[in-house]
Amino acid sequence: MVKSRTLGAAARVRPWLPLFAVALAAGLAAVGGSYLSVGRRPAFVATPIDRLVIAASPDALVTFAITQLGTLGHRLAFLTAIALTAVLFGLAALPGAVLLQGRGPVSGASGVRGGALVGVVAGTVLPGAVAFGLTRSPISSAGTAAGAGLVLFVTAGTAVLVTGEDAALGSLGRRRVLGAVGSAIGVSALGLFVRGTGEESFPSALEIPEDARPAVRESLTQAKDRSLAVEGLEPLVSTDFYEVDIANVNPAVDRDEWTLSITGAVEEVVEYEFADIEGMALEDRFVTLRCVGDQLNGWQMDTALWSGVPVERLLEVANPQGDRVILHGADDYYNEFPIEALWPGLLAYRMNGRPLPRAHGAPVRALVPGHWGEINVKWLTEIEVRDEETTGYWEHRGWHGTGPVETVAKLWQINRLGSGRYEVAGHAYAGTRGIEAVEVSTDGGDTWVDAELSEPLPGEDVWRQWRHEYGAAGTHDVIVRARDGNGALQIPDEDGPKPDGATGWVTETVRLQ
Ligand SMILES: Nc1nc2c(c(=O)[nH]1)N[C@H]1C(S)=C(S)[C@@H](COP(=O)(O)O)O[C@H]1N2
Ligand SMILES: [Mo]
Repeated sequence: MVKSRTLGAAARVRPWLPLFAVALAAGLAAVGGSYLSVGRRPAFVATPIDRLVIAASPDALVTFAITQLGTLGHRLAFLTAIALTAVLFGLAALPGAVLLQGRGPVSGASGVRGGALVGVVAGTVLPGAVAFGLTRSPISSAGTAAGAGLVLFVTAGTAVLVTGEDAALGSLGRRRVLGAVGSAIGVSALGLFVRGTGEESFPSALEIPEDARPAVRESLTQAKDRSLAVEGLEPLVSTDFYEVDIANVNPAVDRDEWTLSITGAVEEVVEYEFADIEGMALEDRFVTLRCVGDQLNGWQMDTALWSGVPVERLLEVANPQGDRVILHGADDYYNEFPIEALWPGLLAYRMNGRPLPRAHGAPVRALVPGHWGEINVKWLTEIEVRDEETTGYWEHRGWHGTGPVETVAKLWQINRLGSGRYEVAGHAYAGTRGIEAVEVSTDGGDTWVDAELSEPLPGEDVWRQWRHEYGAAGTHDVIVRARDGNGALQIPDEDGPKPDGATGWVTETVRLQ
């Protein structure tokens, strides 16, 4: 009795499995087709789903992903969004897969052909329509539709579609399911092959662009010359610049359509186009950025030579009447802080002699001297002046990262020079307070000496490198601490990044090798 009932249940479930497999394959191909057509851009069908995933994620998870996992966290989150999108489009393709098995109103071969055709058409049009609803992009929707449609087409097989042959379509056999899965993988692989992962490579500042302005060339050369000659240590202008974004797909803002408005508590609401900004005198500044989520000895701290126009030039015209400001980005990111901090800022649209990369906020981003990275809003679209306080994106999620940075000395490089000689080195940063000294202890904190420092680069908000060479007989602890331009020592108490930035002194144990 029991046995036969189980068999009955299995028989009832079974026919649905190939159907779902085909639909899911069509869903994957829909995502792959969209990716093939537009790449990792806002029009990609997984972008809106990614936003929903992030909005729905608990703050602790988002914090963990950003502070502990970095790029890996982004990849995992993005893969999750892609998987969910494939399921969504699998559902959109399901009616097509069901219809594919039907015979239509006519009996015989033409009935089979008719059912298959209706299935393929439904499995193309429905996912396409859902894609258009999500992205409003005809190209992305066409790619989505084509991907899903192709899978259903392959599932049906040309023999059925052309001649109505093979009356066995009613049950989707293993061969058909394999065809569906195979074609879905094919479309996705082609998308990846053609578009890559969509992660931009950072143009190294070590290669000064041919067309760089003489002032930029001079500054980048100066940064190269002033960088300490330490094997393996990043130079004064970063060769790779960290990236922190709330979303996994960056906005793609067309500079010809971009505008920046200054709104809210202002005497005059003003709007700028890119050409207006480009028409103003260009200023180059070395500026260091550091994320409040950066671990004490982490890598979310970098420096570039940025070019743009002082915020002051634009703010003056609007004549702000409030003492707070919210900067808005095209990704719906926003951050709030005292307007006082913004006045000396820069609206940058070039980085290391090249147009600002999309990953770092093209066409225009804000650079706010001495403050944590988060208020340096990328893809800037609006400066909203306010007369009362509110919370920004991260503050809303429990961070306090709108203020000035903490002082830090990183220990990024340990070189064993041989015969018991060691070289330790790194970068130190204290925002607009500047770095006056970096002190090193190679005996676990008993004695301290001043490290050698790189000659300062021009600029109010830029890091310095430090280096120290010494001899040691066995395993020992190296501790570093910076002293800022006011003579204040880096905070010794150890604390993690959340909510207001990591504190403590970096300690590394150096073993003999
Ligand atoms: N529009 C927008 N601006 C943004 C962010 C963002 O997610 N969206 N991230 C902020 C954070 S938390 C940091 S640390 C810096 C990082 O700048 P980078 O990615 O150029 O290094 O940008 C800030 N500006
Ligand atoms: Mo950040």
